[in-house]
Amino acid sequence: MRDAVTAYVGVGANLGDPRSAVAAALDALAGLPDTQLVARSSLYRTAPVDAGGPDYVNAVAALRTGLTAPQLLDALQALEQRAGRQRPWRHAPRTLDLDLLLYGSGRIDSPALSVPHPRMHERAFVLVPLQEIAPALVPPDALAAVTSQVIARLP
Ligand code: PH2
Ligand code: MG
Ligand code: MG
Repeated sequence: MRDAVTAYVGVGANLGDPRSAVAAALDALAGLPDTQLVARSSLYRTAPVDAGGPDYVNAVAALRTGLTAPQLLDALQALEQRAGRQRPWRHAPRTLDLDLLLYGSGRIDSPALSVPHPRMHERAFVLVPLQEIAPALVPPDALAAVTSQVIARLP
C-alpha cells in the first residue's frame, strides 16, 4: 500500500437496529479497497447531542488507507446509502452515519469535506471512543469539557 494514511472514522446510528448497524459498519470498513481496519473502539450508547430522537450507538474506527480523502468520503457515503440512510433534515435520526474525523495530519476545508471534523472536540460520543483507541489524539481538557454528555460503554 503506497502512501498509506491513518484515518479515523466516527460511526453512529439511532434508527432501526443501531447496535447491529454499527457493528456491521465496522466490518464493512475493514472491507474497503486498499484499506485495513487497524483498531475499533467499543460500542457506546449515547444521548443525542444537538438532535432529537432515540439514543445513538457510537464507535470510532482507525483505518490505514491508500484511498485519498475524497475517495474515502465517497466510500463512506456509499456505505451509508447501502444501510438505507435518508436525509430528511439536518441531524435527523439515521440508520448509519460515517464521519471522517481525521485523515492523517491533513487539513481539508472544501464544501464537501472538513477535516479535522469541526465539532469532534465538543462531542463525548467522538472523544470517548477515540480516546480508547488513540489516547494521544484526545486532549485531556477537551475530554474534561464534555463530561456532562451521557455516554455508556456497551458490554
Ligand atoms: N450525530 C449527530 C448529532 N448528534 N448525537 C450522538 N449522541 N451521536 C451522534 O452520532 C450524533 C449526535 C450528527 O451527525
Ligand atoms: Mg455525524
Ligand atoms: Mg455524517
